[in-house]
Amino acid sequence: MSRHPDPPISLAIFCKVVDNYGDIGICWRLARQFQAEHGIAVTLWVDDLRSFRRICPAVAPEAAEQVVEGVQVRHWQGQEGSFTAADVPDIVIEFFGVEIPPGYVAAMARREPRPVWINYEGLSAEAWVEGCHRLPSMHPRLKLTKHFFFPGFTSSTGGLLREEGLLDVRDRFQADPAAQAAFLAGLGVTDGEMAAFRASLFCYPHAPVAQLFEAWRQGEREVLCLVPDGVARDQVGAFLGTEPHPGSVATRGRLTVRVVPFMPQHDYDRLLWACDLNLVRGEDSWVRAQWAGRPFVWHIYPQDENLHHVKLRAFLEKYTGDAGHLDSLTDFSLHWNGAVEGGQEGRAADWPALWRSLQAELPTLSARASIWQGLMLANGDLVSNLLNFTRSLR
Ligand code: TRH
Repeated sequence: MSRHPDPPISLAIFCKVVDNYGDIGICWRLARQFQAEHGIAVTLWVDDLRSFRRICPAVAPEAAEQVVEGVQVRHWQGQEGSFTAADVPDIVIEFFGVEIPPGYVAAMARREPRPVWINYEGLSAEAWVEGCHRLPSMHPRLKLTKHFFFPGFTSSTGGLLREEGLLDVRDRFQADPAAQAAFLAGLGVTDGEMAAFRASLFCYPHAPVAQLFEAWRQGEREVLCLVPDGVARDQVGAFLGTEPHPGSVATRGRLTVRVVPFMPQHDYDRLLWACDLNLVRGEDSWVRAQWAGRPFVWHIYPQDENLHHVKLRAFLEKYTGDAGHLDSLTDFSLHWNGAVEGGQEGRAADWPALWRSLQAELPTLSARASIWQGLMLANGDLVSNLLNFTRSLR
């Protein structure tokens, strides 16, 4: 018996890339999972194929249309264009409220039956999310209703993106030191560097990277920091004393910083799985760090009026909430994000002390990471949850 629906469902995702590769990380993962695990015919509309190519080297940046890993990828070149009802699939997902071309929306209104229209929202641990998840919003003029869908950390939200079998693949990799060593060697890590405490670094340029490097340099144990090419370029360059590029490396005190290639998504997971601590950012790498089952620190994407600090605190409260004392993670994270009350900026903090406390609590954080994972697993996977929701609307 086929595990896929017959006739196949069709679906389109509209993704605008902000700040280089923002959002494409999530959309690409979403598109692949709909296609690979549910047999859905997916069209991914993306405005910036060059950024897309960084996380998926198979993408041809000049192609108006192409098929990548079974997903129809279309270059979204603007708001112009006319579409027929036949161009519109069963489900249309707009990412973070992007404005779908008006001609396309008009075609959606002409289609019989109407497509299910989803506004896929950003991940947040704030309490209001549960109240807004699945809410409808009527189009002001056309006979169309869009529904909000929120990823989240509770059963009253859409849950988190997770591919089938992900944790099994991860477990096998983490239980296989030879596979990890081979992967790290492929990134340029030398035998001499293998024994150090490993941290991966992915953050926005304003993170206090130089201060953390200094704390690691003076620290009690050897740290190997693996930085994908282009991340925190200025601060990494200042540490290295040269323009960073894949293969650049320098050791000062207890810290070795090594620049590794910016890798495809699939390999980035392995990097997270192979590190003792992951500094991640935005949304998709943050979720992947949660599935890596290792301690992590989140650098949140900045918003006006420091709204992101509210989101950061909401997550930290939820993550550490029933775990008792994880004060070191909260302190470290607030300083890493410049979110400390009383105006103390991340850069002025006592980073050696913050790192010592975090380091001392790493075993507790590892234990918390696996408990958290169990809690998140119980919410199901986001793609299945979203499809169940769309079925309830059709
Ligand atoms: O790209 P981001 O900064 O994305 C963000 C968030 O989506 C945020 O909510 C949004 O508002 C902002 O964009 C504009 O960080 P994120 O979400 O972690 O996505 C990065 C992707 O890049 C993720 O899929 C992991 C992937 N990646 C690789 O594939 N290879 C790499 O070497 C690295 C470092 C990342």
